[in-house]
Amino acid sequence: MNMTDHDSAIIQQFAQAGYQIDPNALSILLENDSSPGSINTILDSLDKSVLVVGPEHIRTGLSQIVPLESSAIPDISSSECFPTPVKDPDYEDELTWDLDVISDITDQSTCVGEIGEFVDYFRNRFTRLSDLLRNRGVGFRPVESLSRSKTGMVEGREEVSVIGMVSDIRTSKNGHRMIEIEDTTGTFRTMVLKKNKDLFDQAMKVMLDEVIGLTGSLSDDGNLLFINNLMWPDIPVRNSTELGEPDNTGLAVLISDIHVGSDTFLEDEWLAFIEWLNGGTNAENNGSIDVRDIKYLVVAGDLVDGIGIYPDQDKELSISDVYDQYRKAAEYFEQIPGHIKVIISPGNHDIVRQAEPQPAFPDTIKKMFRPDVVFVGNPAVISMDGVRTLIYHGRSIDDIIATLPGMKYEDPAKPMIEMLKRRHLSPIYGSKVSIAPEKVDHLLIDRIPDILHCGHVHTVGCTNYRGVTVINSGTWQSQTSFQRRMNLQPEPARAAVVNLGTKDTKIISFL
Ligand code: D5M
Ligand code: FE
Ligand code: ZN
Repeated sequence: MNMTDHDSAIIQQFAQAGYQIDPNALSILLENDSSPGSINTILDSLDKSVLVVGPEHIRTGLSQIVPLESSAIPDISSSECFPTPVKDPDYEDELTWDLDVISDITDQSTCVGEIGEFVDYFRNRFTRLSDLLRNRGVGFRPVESLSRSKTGMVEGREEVSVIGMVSDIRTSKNGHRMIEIEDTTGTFRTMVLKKNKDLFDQAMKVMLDEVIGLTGSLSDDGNLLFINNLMWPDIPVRNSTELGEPDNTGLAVLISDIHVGSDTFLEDEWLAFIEWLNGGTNAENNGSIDVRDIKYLVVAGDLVDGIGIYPDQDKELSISDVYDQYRKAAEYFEQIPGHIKVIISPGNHDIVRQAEPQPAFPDTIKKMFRPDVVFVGNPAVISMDGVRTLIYHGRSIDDIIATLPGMKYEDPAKPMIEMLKRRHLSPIYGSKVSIAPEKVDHLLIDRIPDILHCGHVHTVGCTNYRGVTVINSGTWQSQTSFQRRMNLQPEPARAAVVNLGTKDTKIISFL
């Protein structure tokens, strides 16, 4: 980058306040508002733990500056692309909605960026996941009691069970799988012998930082546990009576990764989707769906393409100002029939902090949208007509696919099942997903949802795992140059339509 006097002045203003500024953050600032007054507002918005100011800090700061001009609010009456939404007052009278936000980080964040917070965060994760494992009725003991030499508590070859957070995984030079676990009392080495084929395959699925239960017998010197059973918190197998009877017939449409503002955003297909919601018939495989039964529309993140998310992104944008991207998105959402309640959660391309859990959009963005849109954080649990739906953008799917054998982008429901087995949306700490050390682990799956809805990987998947409807809703963006290089084949322009009573799901294509 060629440094101008203006650039140097900006860097200096940050330096004087005690911060370094990352080059990407500087570019975003230059593309938007780099006046000294704005920089002061950005500086005020930083928390004291920040050393290097990154793109997310600039975006958060800018969101507090950019005024929302009234002319920016879309004027529906002057919009030319659409007919007035089809309304059927008699029919609408019969619809009732029951929408609740059950859990959401927004306005609940406790994280200020101190080292001690990581200890609390991991303790919260460990305690709650071990409680879920304990519910399985196995008598687990603390790690420190395994050391016979220290306590003399474990006799001979007696079987013992422990719960631990995985602190290291390796394959030994003889091909056995070594798993080091840790609880609040200590660490311990455990091993799965390669001759135990099925167990060994299971051990290959163990991930760093997840909490597992192990049963095994100790080595003669008492320093190693030979595993003969491995347990995840998982979801119990439930029969249909435990799952309850369907008592409603409303439909929810699940979508994600719209990427408004990208030059690969599929506007024609998106407009076809909106027309379909308005009673048009331009969908394939729409079978017996009566769009008048659609009561909810859920967006699981990446509403817009954003700015400064990846290098040289500005060359792939059709709308280069992030606020204009949201204004355009808001304009599209104005065209969705009024009887559909819209719920929007952010993703890694959106204008909120990158670290998960992410809060809902700032007010500057919310104000652009029609007033009945419900904005939630990422992740969030909502209830639609009593159907508990866990919405998570799904960034950890990249990490799960990269780590576990047998996972691939073409089948995004599989890594989502792994989240349910681990009762955690992002088990690995410190890979692609950056996790903010909140006091309470918001990524933990405490209560079992009826639906798990993710996006992010731009492919579509739908399955049922032990009574949970698992849906990845794809994207409205065609293949990007990055995805072409990675040979990632998106499945764009799909909407998942779920019957909230039966959970029957249809994937509708607008391609
Ligand atoms: O991510 C869409 C998918 O593409 C997701 O699986 C990640 C992958 N992707 C996209 N851009 C990158 C970069 N720059 N590095 C690694 N992986 C990437 P989305 O969040 O919609 O961009
Ligand atoms: Fe995306
Ligand atoms: Zn994404």
